[in-house]
Amino acid sequence: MKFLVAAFSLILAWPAAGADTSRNEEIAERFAAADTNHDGRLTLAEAQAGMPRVAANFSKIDADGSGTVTLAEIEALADR
Ligand SMILES: [Ca+2]
Repeated sequence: MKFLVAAFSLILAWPAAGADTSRNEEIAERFAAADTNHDGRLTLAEAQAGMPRVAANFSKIDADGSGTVTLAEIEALADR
């Protein structure tokens, strides 16, 4: 019986995991579209043109102060 409850909980947890994956994919797609010179980083100008919410929080997302944000930095903030 305990096993059945555990298995059922796992099935119920799947939709949440799927939603999280598609959100990250959406972020990745928007990042790729905004990264107009395809160097894997967004400058403030690229963010302002393609990801305004990233631009609005640019200094917060740019955790290492490099002046550019990476997809990993955006996803790290989006997870909070
Ligand atoms: Ca770029």
